[in-house]
Amino acid sequence: TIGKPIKCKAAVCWGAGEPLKIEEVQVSPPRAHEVRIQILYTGICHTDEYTRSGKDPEGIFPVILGHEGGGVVESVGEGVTNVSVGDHVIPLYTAECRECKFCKSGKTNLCGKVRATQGKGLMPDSTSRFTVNGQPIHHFMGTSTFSQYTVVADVSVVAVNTVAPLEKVCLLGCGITTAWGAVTKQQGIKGSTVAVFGCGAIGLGVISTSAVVGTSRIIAVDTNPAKKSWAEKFGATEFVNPTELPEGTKIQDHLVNITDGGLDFTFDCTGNVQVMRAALEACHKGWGVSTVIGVAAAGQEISTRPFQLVTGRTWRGTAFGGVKGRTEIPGLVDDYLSGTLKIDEYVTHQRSLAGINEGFHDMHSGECIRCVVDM
Ligand code: NAD
Ligand code: AHE
Ligand code: ZN
Repeated sequence: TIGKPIKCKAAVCWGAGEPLKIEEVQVSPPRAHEVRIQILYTGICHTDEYTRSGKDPEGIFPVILGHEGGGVVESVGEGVTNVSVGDHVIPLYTAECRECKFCKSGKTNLCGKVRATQGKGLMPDSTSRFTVNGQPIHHFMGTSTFSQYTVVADVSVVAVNTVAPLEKVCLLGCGITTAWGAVTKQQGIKGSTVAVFGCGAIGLGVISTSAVVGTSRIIAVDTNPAKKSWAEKFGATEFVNPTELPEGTKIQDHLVNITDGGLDFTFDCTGNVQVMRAALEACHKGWGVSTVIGVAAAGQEISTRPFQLVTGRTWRGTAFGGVKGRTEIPGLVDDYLSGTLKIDEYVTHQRSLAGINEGFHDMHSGECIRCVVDM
């Protein structure tokens, strides 16, 4: 049987820099290898704001943003075998097809199956499932969770334990999972020293996971003094505010000084290219590894003296923490249910769909770690 279009509410961004507007959207039924999901909750990630603001070179408008959602499968297209109607699911902006060169390599979580059309704001057949008054609206990151109903590729969704509250585990769709993976997949991190630049949800997740895997020193770095108590609550052993250092002292020089030559591992969780440089240069000569997690604006580039690399520091980066969502997220949900993975602690704000723009303002206030939107 062929499904019917659904009319529902969604937050549409009509152009770069514009606030979101609640519209009645028509959501077409899922085609072959597609899944239509009723989104019940979604987080707002800094990357949604990054694309809304116009800083994303891949940004396309009009668009339905959102990539940190949780919901229930409403219907499935032909050939879908991995999820069924009624399943509780998390949409995945990093797909996992298990068939492409990337998936089969065993070396990366990046999947090639739907990434090209996803980057164009379209489903894999190069069309959109969303219209407003007949006008097509783009998808975002293959997920578009700021809609009461969305359609995703079957390789871009995972079913999770129905016991888990979706208003919490929706956050596994991006921030917490990214941070968890960035740390746990880092060889040799146990027992080492770590510095984390930026104490938003991503940085706090890196701090928390570093504490859980057992590192000897976790230095949190943030320009917002209010983040000191947050960092300590998540397991940081020290906090440094770069703006409070003596004039002319660079944060990287200070960190190298207080750590007998630098950190074993550093993480950029800010998206600022100057901070990325500082994080690399705060690494120990000979072996320090710096991971870029933050997303930088169009036109921004990183730089350092090549001598930093010649003398044994490594600069790397990660998308979604290197996590393969279909394979690994069910286990993270179980970790949350058994109490070994924090999620509740990140939720500082809650909003309704009608109040989603306030959720974006919450983010700018510096007091918000994560805002969850009740759709
Ligand atoms: P956030 O805005 O909540 O946190 C950023 C933190 O950095 C804030 O606490 C801010 O005070 C601090 N900061 C800003 N400038 C600083 C500076 N010069 N030195 C030290 N600290 C500074 O953002 P978030 O949601 O935690 O996301 C962090 C970054 O990670 C964003 O760029 C986001 O787009 C990116 N991200 C990447 C991935 C990925 O897969 N690679 C996934 C999720 C988010
Ligand atoms: N489109 C941007 C880059 C955006 C970006 O780097 N996105 C991260 C996820 S951020 C989640 O909050 C990512 O996973 N990228 C890998 C991918 O395949 O998109 C640009 O610079 O063009
Ligand atoms: Zn995100």
